[in-house]
Amino acid sequence: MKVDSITLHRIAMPLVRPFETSFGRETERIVLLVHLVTDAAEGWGECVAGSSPGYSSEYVEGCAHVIEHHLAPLLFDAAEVRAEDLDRLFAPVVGHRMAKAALEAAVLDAELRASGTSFARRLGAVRTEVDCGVSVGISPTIDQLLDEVRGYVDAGYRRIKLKIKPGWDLEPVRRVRERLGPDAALQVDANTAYTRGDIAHLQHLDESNLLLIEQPFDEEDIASHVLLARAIETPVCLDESIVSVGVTVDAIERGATSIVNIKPGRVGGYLPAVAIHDACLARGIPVWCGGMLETGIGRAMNVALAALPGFALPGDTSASDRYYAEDLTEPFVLNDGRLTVPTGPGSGVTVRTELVRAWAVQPPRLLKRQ
Ligand code: NPG
Repeated sequence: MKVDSITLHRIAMPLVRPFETSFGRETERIVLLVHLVTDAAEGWGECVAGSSPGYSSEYVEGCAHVIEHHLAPLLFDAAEVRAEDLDRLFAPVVGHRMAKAALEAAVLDAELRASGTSFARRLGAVRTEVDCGVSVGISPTIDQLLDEVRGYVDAGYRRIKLKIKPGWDLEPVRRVRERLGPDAALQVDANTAYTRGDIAHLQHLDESNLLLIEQPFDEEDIASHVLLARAIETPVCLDESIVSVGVTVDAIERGATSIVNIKPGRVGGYLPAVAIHDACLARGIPVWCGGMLETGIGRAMNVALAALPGFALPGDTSASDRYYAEDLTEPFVLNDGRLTVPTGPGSGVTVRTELVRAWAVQPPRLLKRQ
């Protein structure tokens, strides 16, 4: 396959309710989309970077820049582009995994549409539907949190994840556990908001009988996660730290993580995500699919990934209406707490290009092979 052009679209999608984490509050999602035209088929990819570098060092404008000036030229110069070669093709560019992942998704989408194969089949899915969890942001009050959680439970979500930060942790978690009852699947996500001095405090989370605690410490601080894992009954799960197979295996072997959150955007794409899945499966470490408020494009691909055998826990693969009144593709709708894995060629969903135009925050940027 030869890549003829890449168009970068920046769109703004209003969120149905603000989403607050320990690193900030979003009321709309600015999304960078990649539309690839090749001699075989077209493909779409979505970049999960946020509008500012709060979750990771990557952000929308940085990704657009690195795609335009560093990654796109590598694609245009390649005699033959195949998704499985991208790791090597992009190797001259260090890091920038979210930018690489957006292009990888578009290349995979085009390649699979050309061959009539679904993402699920290509990645190795073994299920036709996946169990869904939901991530609940930090609320202004505990009562509002309880109301929001009740809405998701009523909608059928099979697992609740609460965002926590210092000052918003033991009490809201305890109250939600009390409301949900002892058997409901409940976990927490700290998005790096704590330090190792908080270990004694975090030990009290054991009283709420959680599935896991996600990424309490800095992404580069594997050692503090090891200390916490030794001090707490609740399983420790890494998210931000997990950027490659090497880091994942290291973190597992050191005892820093006993469950792994896999986000394709954070690890450089769907094929690297499958490699991390395989490494975890071989070591008996369960994984689950994280979410980054994806539109239907990324959601379709994530649902396919979450259907692989090692994805033993419900992911942050929520229905479209968890975030968006209207999605960029046909919406993903929860059915008994599950989403159906798309089976059509490529992502299996169709991008509503009229919405891409209507929601644009900048004119599209067209890059062409010289
Ligand atoms: O359901 O898509 C979703 C979002 C799940 O909580 C979620 N994502 O830290 O995992 C996270 C968090 C996040 C969202 C991080 C957006 C960065 C950006």
